[in-house]
Amino acid sequence: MSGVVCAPMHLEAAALRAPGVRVLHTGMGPRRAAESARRFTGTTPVLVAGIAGGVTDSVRPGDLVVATEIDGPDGPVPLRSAPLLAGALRRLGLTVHTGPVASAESLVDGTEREGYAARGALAVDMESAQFATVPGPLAVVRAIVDTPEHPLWRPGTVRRGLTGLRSLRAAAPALREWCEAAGRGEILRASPRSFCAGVDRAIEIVERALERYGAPVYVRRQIVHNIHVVRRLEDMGAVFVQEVDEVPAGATTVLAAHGVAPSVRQAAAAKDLRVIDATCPLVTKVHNEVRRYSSRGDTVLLIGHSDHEEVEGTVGEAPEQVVVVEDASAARHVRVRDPEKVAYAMQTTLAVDEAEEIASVLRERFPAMSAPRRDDICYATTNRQRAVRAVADSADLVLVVGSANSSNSKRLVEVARRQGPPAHLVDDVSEVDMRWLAGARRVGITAGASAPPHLVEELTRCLAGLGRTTVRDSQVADEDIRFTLPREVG
Ligand code: 0K2
Ligand code: SF4
Repeated sequence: MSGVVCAPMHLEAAALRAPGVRVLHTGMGPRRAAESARRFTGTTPVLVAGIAGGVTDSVRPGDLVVATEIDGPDGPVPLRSAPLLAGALRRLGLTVHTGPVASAESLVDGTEREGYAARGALAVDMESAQFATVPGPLAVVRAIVDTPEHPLWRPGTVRRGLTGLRSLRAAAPALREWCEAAGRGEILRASPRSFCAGVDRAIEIVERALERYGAPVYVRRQIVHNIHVVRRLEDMGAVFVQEVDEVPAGATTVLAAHGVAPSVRQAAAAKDLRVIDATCPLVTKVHNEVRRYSSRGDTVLLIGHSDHEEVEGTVGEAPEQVVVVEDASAARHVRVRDPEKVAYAMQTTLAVDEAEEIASVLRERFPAMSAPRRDDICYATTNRQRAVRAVADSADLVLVVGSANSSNSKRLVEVARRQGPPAHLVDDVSEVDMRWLAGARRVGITAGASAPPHLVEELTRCLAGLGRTTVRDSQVADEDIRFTLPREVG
C-alpha cells in the first residue's frame, strides 16, 4: 500500500506534487491537522511534509529536518524510519538534519524558540503532533524557513520561504520512495550473524592493548574489514597503517585478524616493535597447513582470492610453492611441478558451495592431492551462509550489513542471491536505498562476521518504522566458540 504525503498549506502541497506522489492538502494549524489525521484509520503510511521554523542556528533556511521524534499525546513519539528517509534525501544532495520536531499551537518566533531548543528540538511546526497516533507508518520532513538568526516578518522572510519550498520540491523523489517503501510486512533475521569469535578476539586485543600500553597503538591494516569497527577504535586511539615501516621503532603494533606473511613479522622484529598478533587462530591453522605441505615439497593450491589480505599472508608462507586458484576454470588449467606432490588449502571466508566445486575439480585432476584434515572455511563463515540461505528462501529482499572489502559479507550477498531474492550489501542503514523495499513484504537481514550487532538492531528499528513490525529470528546453529587472548593482553 502506497503512502500519502500530507501537506498543511496549498503552497507546500503544490511544491510536493510530482509524478507518483499522492499529496493531501490537510490545512494549516493543529485543528485542521487533527481533522485530517482522523481520516487515517487503517495502516496507510503517512508522511507529513511542509515548511517550519528552526529553533537553533544549527539549522539554516532551506535545510531539511527529518523528525526522529514528534510530540504525542503522552510524550515524545519516535519516528523510526527517519535514518532511511534522511539517507535518501542526502543522496539527492540536500542538506539534512535528523532530530526532534516539536509542535506548537501557533507560529513560534523570538525568544519562544529557546524553550523548544532547550527541549532538544531542531524545528517547530503546528501540525505533526496531531498525526502522532495514526495507526500506520509515519514520517515527518520539514524545510526550514526561519531561524533564531533569521526570524519571521523580516525583509528576507519571503525569499527564505521560497527557498524552503524549493527544498521541498527537491525532496519529492525521496518522499515518493518512502511512500512506496512503507507498508506492513516482516523482518526475517538470519542467525548466527554478525561478530564471530575471531573478530571478537581481534577487537578485544586492540581495546586491551590501548588500556594496557596506552594510545597510540598501531594496527597493521584494518583489524577487521569493517569501517564502523575501525572508526570506533581510531576514536579510542588506535592508528591504522598499511605496513609496519610506518610505525615508529619500538611502538606497540597489532597485526590484523586476517594474518600476515612471515616477512611482515621479520620487518616488525627488525624495528623492535612490540607485536601483538590478532590473527584468528583458524587463519593460523591454514598457515600451519601450508607450512607443513610446502616443507615436504608439495605444491599448495590455495583456493581463494589473490587480492585478499588473508591470501596474501598465507601465500607468504611459501611464495615459491603456493599457487592461488580463484575459480573452477583456474582449477581446470592450473599446472603443478609434480602431480603426485600436491596439496590444497582454502581462504577461510569463501562461499562453501563454490569452494567445494573448485576443490572437486582439483581432486579429479590430482587424485593424490592432500587435503586439510578439517575444512578451512571456518565455522562462522559456514554458519552465516547456512543462515542467510534459510532466510533468503522466503524473503523478497535480503540486506547484508557489512563493508565492501569484507569477503565473508560479500559471499553472504551472493549466497542469498543464488536463492532467488535480490540482496544488497550495506555498511549501515544510511546506505539502504528505499527503492529496494518497494513491494518487499518480507525483508531478510543478516550481517557479516566483521559487522557490529548494533547495526543490525538499528536496521531492524528503521524497517519496523516503515511497517515491517513482525521480527522473526531464524536460527540454524548455536555458536559458543571463544578464543583465548595472546599473553601480551591476557
Ligand atoms: O571476510 P574477510 O576475510 O574479508 O574479513 P572480515 O570482514 O574482516 O571478517 C572477519 C574475518 C577475518 C578473518 O578470517
Ligand atoms: Fe576466524 Fe572465521 Fe571469524 Fe575469520 S570469519 S575471524 S576465520 S572465525
